[in-house]
Amino acid sequence: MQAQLHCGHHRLALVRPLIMGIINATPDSFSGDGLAQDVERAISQARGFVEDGADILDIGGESTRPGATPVGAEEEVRRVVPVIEALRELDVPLSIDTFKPQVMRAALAAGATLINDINALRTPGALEVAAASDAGVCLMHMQGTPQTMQDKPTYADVVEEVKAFLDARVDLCRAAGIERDRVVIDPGFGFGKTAEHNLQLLQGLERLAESGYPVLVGLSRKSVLGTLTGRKVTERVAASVAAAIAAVAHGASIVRVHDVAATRDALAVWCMAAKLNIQG
Ligand code: HH2
Repeated sequence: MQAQLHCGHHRLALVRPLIMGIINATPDSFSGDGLAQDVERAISQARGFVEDGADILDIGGESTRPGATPVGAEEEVRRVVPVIEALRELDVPLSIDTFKPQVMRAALAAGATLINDINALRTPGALEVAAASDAGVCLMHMQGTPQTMQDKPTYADVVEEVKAFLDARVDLCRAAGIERDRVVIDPGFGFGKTAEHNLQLLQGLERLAESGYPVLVGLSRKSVLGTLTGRKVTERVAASVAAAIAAVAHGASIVRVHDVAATRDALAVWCMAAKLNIQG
C-alpha cells in the first residue's frame, strides 16, 4: 500500500486509519446533520471535529441520499464556498463532496485539496478539473443515480463488479496524469446496493485494498446499520463506530464519519490492540 496521500500541499501518512469528518452544508441530509447555510455552525462543528481527531474534513452542499432533490451547481457553490473559505485556516485537508466540475473548480479555488466524487469523475469535465489540479481524488462506485439507485440494485458478484469499475476509473485517472499517490477508492456503501450487497462489500474489502490504493469507507449512520440494529438514523452511533472498526479491520485506510470523537476513541483502542502505531 502507498505510504502517503497527496492532497495539494498536504501529505497524509497512511500508517494508521484516518478519520474524515462530515460537514453537510445542506438543509436535507439523510442523517439530519445538515447545517444549511449556517457558516458559523459549520465552523464550530469543524473546529470540534479537528479537536476530536479528524484528519480530513469533507464538505458537501448537496444531499445524495436515495431520492434526494438535485441541486444546481450555482446553489451548491453558494452553500460550500463560504464554509471552505472559513475553514482553510485549519491545518487539515478540506475535501469537497461533489460530482459537478463547476463546484469542484470553485471549491479548489476556495482552498479545498481533495475532490470526493460519488460519481468517480464520470461527469463530463470532472476528470479534466481533477487532472489540472494538485488535489487528491476519491473515486466512489455508484450503481444508477441518487434518484434511482435503490430501485432494484442488481449484481452477479458485487465485490468483483465494484472492483472492476474502480480499477477502470483509476486507470483513466492515471492516464489523464493524476499521480498514484493522489488517488483513493471507495465502494460506495448505500449507493445502489441492498443491505446484503453492503455486507458482502464490507466482508470483501480486502479484495479492493489489494489494488494498493487507500480505501475509504462511508458507512456512518447508513440504512444498512438500521437494518442490522433496528435503530433510527439518530440512534446509530454505536453501530457506526463498530462499522468503522470493521472496515479498518478489513483494510480501509480512511473512514468517513459523522461522529468523530466516538470513532477516534474506538480506533485508538483498536489500533493498540492491533499493534498499530496510532501516533502515526
Ligand atoms: N456517502 C455520502 C456522501 N458522500 N462520499 C464518499 N466518498 N463515500 C460515501 O459513502 C459517501 C460520500 C452520504 O452521506 P452524507 O453526506 O452524510 O449524507 P447526504 O448525502 O444525505 O448529505
